[in-house]
Amino acid sequence: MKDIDKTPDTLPDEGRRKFLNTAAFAGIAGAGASIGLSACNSDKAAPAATATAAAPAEASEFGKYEVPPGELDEYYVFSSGGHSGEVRIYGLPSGRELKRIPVFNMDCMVGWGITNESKAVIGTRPDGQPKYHTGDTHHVHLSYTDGTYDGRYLFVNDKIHGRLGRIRMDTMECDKITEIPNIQGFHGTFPDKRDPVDAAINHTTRVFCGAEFSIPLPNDGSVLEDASQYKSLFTCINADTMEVAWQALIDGNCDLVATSYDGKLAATNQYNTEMGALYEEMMASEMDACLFFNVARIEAAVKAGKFINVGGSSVPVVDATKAANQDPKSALVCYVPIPKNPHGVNISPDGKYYACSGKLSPTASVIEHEKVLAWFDGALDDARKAVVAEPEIGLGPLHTGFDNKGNAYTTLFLDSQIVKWNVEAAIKSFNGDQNAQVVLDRIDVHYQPGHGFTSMGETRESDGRYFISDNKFSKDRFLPVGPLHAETAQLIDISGDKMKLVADHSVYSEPHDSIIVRRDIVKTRQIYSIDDFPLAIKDPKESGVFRDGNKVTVKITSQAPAFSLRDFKVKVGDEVTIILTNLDKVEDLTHAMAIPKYDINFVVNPQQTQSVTFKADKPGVFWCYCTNFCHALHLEMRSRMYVEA
Ligand code: K7E
Ligand code: CUA
Ligand code: CA
Repeated sequence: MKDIDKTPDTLPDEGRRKFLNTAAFAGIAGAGASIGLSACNSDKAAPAATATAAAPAEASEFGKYEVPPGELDEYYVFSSGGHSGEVRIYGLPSGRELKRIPVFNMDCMVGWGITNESKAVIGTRPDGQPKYHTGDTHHVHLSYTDGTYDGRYLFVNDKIHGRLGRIRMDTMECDKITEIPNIQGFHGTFPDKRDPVDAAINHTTRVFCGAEFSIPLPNDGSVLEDASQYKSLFTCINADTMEVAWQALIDGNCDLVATSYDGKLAATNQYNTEMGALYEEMMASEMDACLFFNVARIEAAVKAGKFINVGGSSVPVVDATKAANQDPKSALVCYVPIPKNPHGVNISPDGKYYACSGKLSPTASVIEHEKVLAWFDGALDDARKAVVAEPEIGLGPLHTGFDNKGNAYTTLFLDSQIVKWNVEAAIKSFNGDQNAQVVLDRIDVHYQPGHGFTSMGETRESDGRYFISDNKFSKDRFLPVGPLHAETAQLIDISGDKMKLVADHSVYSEPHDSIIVRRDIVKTRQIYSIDDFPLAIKDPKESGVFRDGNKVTVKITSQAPAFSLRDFKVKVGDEVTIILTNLDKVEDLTHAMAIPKYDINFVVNPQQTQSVTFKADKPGVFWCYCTNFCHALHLEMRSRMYVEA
């Protein structure tokens, strides 16, 4: 029925998903016997490819999730952009995209990577160009106060170059980027929620960062092939200064990161305890681990001078390897064994449990926070005893979101499902209660989910209303647009007993993780303060061309529909800096300046100042024009740059 109006050449390839699963299983099978995976095969997985089994909500109910023209969404969604290097904002439940925030990428719409101000954030090479043009954002998290979002900062990782970006939430622009020394594959990140020692500090002051790829330390070419000498570091960054505070040398690797509500522990799951360099090696052992860092002890060790420095970096590096942490009472870290290649670690909103999924094991391990603390006190003889439940929930479990009723929602990559399970029931079942009903519901998603997350689910204010499944494949869900498909963010209503799929939102490739934030938490400003910009030109009369040798500064202001300079003259060979202040104070009145053949375009929002610097290497007349539609005379809003030969 649903394919009835498609021409044969646009019919989706029903075999593709089957192939995907078969290929995935072939890889797993190659590693030898795996827990529970023999139960699955492509025949079992295939029916979901055409599945309508997960009946969508009654047609008449869809209107409940629409946002009529003129009304506003209830939630913001902040979403990573994957290898687009950016962060996106969309509204929920509408799914309307509101903004893209360039962070690690270049963006000519706003001039990110083009203006001097953005280059100062990104960092530059000796020739003045941005140090990197690429980035890979996976995880976005807001800063906390008292266990819930405070709307100050959004933190996002760059996996490619090992950088942490910070976005200030009032302007929703990136204000700082920190490159982490001596790591590669910076993957999981999470801000802390309070200080482990000082009870008065109940807000985010640290951001933890996990390095997924082990590398030689130092990575200076003296070690290449010998992977047994590679190491991985777990990093703590000061959330206010964005300086690297300390690093911890570990065995194995880091993947995702979670933080406790009491500020005492930071966790990272690891799938490569084998320290393998090839994927077969990384799947060799039946058990991997989830690490818990004792933040207070690590910082005491740093204070006491018990650290080393690595590869010319001045960052203190503490020893969190297994060998150096045998005595729990002084250990900096606790290694909790978890079945086969876990992916994802998430803490429940009550702060009691971490869910760490098996990925290659069909289980989610539930780790009790108090038990990990007990291990550090010497009151738990075996770290594995911190695992208080390990329900079988399905194939390829990855990430878990929580509602406000003690239920967990885990994405199942291989099964293409979301499974709803009850945490306390899982603990009862683990303790032998045969009647405990652990799995409460399952719903098909389309297709192959990565992250899943609930509304406010990473805070103590988790509200149990929505779950979003960020899926890796969308195939037949949208009009075909060539080989590169849209991704899907599927909206699921979790307020009732049964999950209900209520919307398919298309998303540009390729989001990994997102958070759903109540709109009252976010407070933005619509107009800048002119005093925020040291270079601001506060009066059009200050405009002009100012020469110092062959360095020329051109000061211009914009006020719809004109630039303060109708023309300006420079000479070939000059280094030209254009400073543009938008003197308009009207909300939504943004101007821009593009310069043909000089590869320049950037916006100036109301009361904002931005600048660009370039070499005047081409003589002639160049029409500098406003690219952002601002006025009935927007097309007429221009200035001429004369470059004298
Ligand atoms: Cu599972 Cu980078 Cu969070 Cu992607 S990671 S899905
Ligand atoms: Cu100013 Cu268009
Ligand atoms: Ca492994």
